[in-house]
Amino acid sequence: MVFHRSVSLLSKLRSRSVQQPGLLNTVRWLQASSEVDIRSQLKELIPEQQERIKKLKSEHGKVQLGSITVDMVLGGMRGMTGLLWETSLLDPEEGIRFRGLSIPECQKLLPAAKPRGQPLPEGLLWLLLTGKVPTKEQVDALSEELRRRATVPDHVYKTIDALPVNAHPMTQFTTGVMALQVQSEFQKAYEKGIHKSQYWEPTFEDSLNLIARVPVVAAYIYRRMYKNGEVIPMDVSLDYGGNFAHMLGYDSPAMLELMRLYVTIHSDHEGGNVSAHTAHLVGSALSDPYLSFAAALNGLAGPLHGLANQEVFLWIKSMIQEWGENMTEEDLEAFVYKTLESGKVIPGFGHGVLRKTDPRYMCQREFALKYLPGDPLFRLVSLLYEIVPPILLELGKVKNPWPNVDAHSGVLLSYYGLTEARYFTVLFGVSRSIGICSQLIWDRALGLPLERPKSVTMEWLENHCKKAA
Ligand code: CMX
Repeated sequence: MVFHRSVSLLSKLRSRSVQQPGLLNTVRWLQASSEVDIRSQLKELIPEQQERIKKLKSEHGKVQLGSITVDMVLGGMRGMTGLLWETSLLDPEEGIRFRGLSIPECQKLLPAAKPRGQPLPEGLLWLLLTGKVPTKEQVDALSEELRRRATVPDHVYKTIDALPVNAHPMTQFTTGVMALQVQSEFQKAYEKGIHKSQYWEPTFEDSLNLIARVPVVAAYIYRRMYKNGEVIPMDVSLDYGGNFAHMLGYDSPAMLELMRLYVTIHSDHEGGNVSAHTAHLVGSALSDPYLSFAAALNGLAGPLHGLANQEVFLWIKSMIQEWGENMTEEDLEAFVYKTLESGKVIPGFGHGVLRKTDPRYMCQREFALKYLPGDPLFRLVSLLYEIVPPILLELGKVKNPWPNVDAHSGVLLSYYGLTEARYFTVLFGVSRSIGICSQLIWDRALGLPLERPKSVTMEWLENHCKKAA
């Protein structure tokens, strides 16, 4: 059944590509390969992609991609095209596409743990890394490989234990990732003098090890903080997302499915967001994947980025504290205005690129409609979807009044018992390892250089503008 649906979706993509030549590459990439081992498949793909980037540079290196304005320089580089990020592309209206596939397409095409179930994150990892939709056999092999790589050395736990138990979970997580770095294969290979043409190989090793180990580290932190340190070992019969839920202590089939969906949709959001860009920037100095990913986590821990999922949940909780769970639309409106008047943003709404409701929000909403339609917190989230956008539009400055991924996730997690809001961004971080590491491997395979944009002073800008006038 899944296979038939996949074939017909692929043939639809193929026929679209006749009208839209830009899709040709996507389709070519998506054609399945018989390699079961992801490393062998990458080895096969890399020379072709190296030729592609070489040709782009030599034949089109001087083609302009728009112009930079003073607004862009002063406005956090919004809209400035300046990064290569192969694994995903974000369209302001449509949202994210992973290697050309939208979230609903991924839900149809990627292998699932059960019929018509949520995609397995390993399948997404395969797609991001290779550009191809994997078979179930390939995904099972990758699940097995990740389980094999998931051993976390004891010193990592000791390092985390050195922090106060109530230190923010993101601080503990970054610390854990830094402790994992001690085993970096890239660092060892670099010290031995590896040739730059081989950089991608130890980067691949580090990346897969890191992706395999972060759920174990994250679950340890959760159990340490909230469950008296009673650690739950991995279940070798479970996949990546399912195992993560299991190690956290949540085994209901619906929570396992939620975690698969959660890890899939939070993994990658093209290259310009704070966490992805940070990893790419740090990695461009040939810092290994652990160093790059730990840096990314520090960006993710900011309230305007990944920490927004914590902020949304705490905000909803404070609303309930003030008005009770059955609050009316008027109560909600009053709370939104009060938040804005106190000089805060409405967490979970707005986006630096998106100009429509985030499809990551929509698929979580669909999940809620299926599994928890009567949940009182879901009712509030749905009401906020109606109430907040017009209020934000009234302000006259918000470019996107619609909800983003973080507006929904906490309410789903809490429904299954995971209510500790301060921990939510760690879940986001585990998922981000998949997108960030996939791109880091390609950064090294394509030989992308040190990132070094030009900065200027206000005086420089004023003089430039005077001359331009
Ligand atoms: N509530 C109140 N004001 C908001 C707002 C919101 N949700 N979203 C944007 N604005 C304000 C901005 O603060 C800015 O105000 P000033 O000019 O006074 O500084 C103005 O509207 C214009 O901002 P923008 O161009 O629309 O948005 P930005 O690209 O600057 O910022 C984002 C994007 C996400 C930081 C912003 O929408 C925001 O703060 N949202 C709430 C936090 C959030 O949900 N973050 C998570 C994003 C997704 C993720 O990365 O995980």
